[in-house]
Amino acid sequence: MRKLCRETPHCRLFYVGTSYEGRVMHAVKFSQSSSASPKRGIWIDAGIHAREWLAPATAMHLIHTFAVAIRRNDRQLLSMLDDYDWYFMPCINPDGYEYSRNHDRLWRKTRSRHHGNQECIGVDSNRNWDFHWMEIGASFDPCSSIYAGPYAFSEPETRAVRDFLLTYRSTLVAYISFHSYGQFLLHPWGYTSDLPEDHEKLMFVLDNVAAVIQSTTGKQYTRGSSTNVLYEAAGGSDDWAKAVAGIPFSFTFELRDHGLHGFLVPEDEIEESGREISRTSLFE
Ligand code: ING
Ligand code: ZN
Repeated sequence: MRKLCRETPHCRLFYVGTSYEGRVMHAVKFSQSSSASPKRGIWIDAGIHAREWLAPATAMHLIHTFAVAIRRNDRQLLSMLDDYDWYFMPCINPDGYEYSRNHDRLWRKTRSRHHGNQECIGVDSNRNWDFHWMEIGASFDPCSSIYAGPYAFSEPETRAVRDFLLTYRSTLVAYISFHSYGQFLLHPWGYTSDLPEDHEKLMFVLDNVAAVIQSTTGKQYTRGSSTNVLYEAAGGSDDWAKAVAGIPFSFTFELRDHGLHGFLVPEDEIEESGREISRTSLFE
């Protein structure tokens, strides 16, 4: 990311925070300075769950797509920079990701220790956000893969992203978190089956995203609220982004596939996943 940004106009590398095990966490921002008042911002993160490798890969592909288009002076992309600032953070759980790569492929959580030397390690970062925390679809058991943590925002990684989002909340209009797998485009709420009052607007956006994906690679993505499409789960990042940070268009995208490979989606699908999500055809 550092190299790509150095070689690309309108790109900046941001320090967001440091993980439990001391890894430095970065985001990139694509923006075109202008005399106009601060622009509306779009935030995209990935990798909150360690084993969902396709998510960081797809986010990196999207960053790459932006960089290549900017270097080519692509008019469509530059007009996207006229309208919005774009923030990408492709790995918001670096300790878990590293652990998944080297020790346990299906690791989901962070790698923090909250209970002394007890063997159960880590918190589900997508149960750790402070909105209806621990109310439903989350566990008190440190050994569970959906352990919500000893308290909300117990994880340095969720705190770092929280603080970044709070700093930019007045400009941010969209929060998108990439997960895998299942091919779902989800909007809040995760903590209740009730729908947000603006759910028709959210569904309008998601229906359009699904149509673009389908016209790009033919893949079908199911739309709806996380509770109604998947299951109830409180403490997720998208619920918090909408309810607390006040970011109106808040989504979770569950990328490929439908379960054939599941978390182990093969490398040769990264390109296609990136293409359907960024709709590379836009830039051709
Ligand atoms: N799915 C999400 C999870 O954290 C989700 C589903 C999204 C729940 C948004 C709550 C809010 O369980 C995966 N695959 O992680
Ligand atoms: Zn996930």
